[in-house]
Amino acid sequence: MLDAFTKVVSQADTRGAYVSDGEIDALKAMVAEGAKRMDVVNRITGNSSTIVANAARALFEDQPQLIAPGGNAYTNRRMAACLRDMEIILRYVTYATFNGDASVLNDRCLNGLRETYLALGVPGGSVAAGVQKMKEAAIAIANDPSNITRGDCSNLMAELGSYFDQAAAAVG
Ligand code: PEB
Repeated sequence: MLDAFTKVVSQADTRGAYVSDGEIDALKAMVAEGAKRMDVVNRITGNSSTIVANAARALFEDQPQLIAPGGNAYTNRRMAACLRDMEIILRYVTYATFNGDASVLNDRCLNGLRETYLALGVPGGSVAAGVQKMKEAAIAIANDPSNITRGDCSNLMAELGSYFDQAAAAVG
């Protein structure tokens, strides 16, 4: 698992070079904006149940066959597994956001997930649709300008969105 700092060191070491000025500047900017990053992680973590429940509800509204008899979220056991999977993916997205690096998400959550779903008969495209719904909900909550010092969070929101996109692409 890497974070934005260890990633830079690891890449520099591969090149056999010192950490470059450009890399230092990018990390300096990341540190300067660190409070925003912590706020984003905190807001998503604090609203995780809402994000998962609303995304699942919206997914089942769009794809009612999932909860109909024979569907992949039919029976309480499968419904519970589905909600748990969405919660796991959201949790890894918060880790990636905290680290400023997607490796924790890729290595510990997404690696092999497509094959797992194939083996289980869980429709990956539907999981991807659920992840996209969580993306919308998470960004709406993280980017809400109320009750917080206002600032430009566009880079951070693009980064957050990219972690959801990577999760969706890994299974869809
Ligand atoms: C991945 N998901 C399921 C299983 C595993 C995962 C390993 C099998 C074991 C079990 O049932 O617990 N586990 C999960 C994950 C990590 C991990 C992400 C990462 C570290 O360790 N069903 C739907 C929706 C979708 C869904 C499309 C969005 O209709 C998910 C939710 N996952 C789903 C379902 C099962 C499952 C298991 C229904 C149960 C499948 C079954 O047993 O028939």
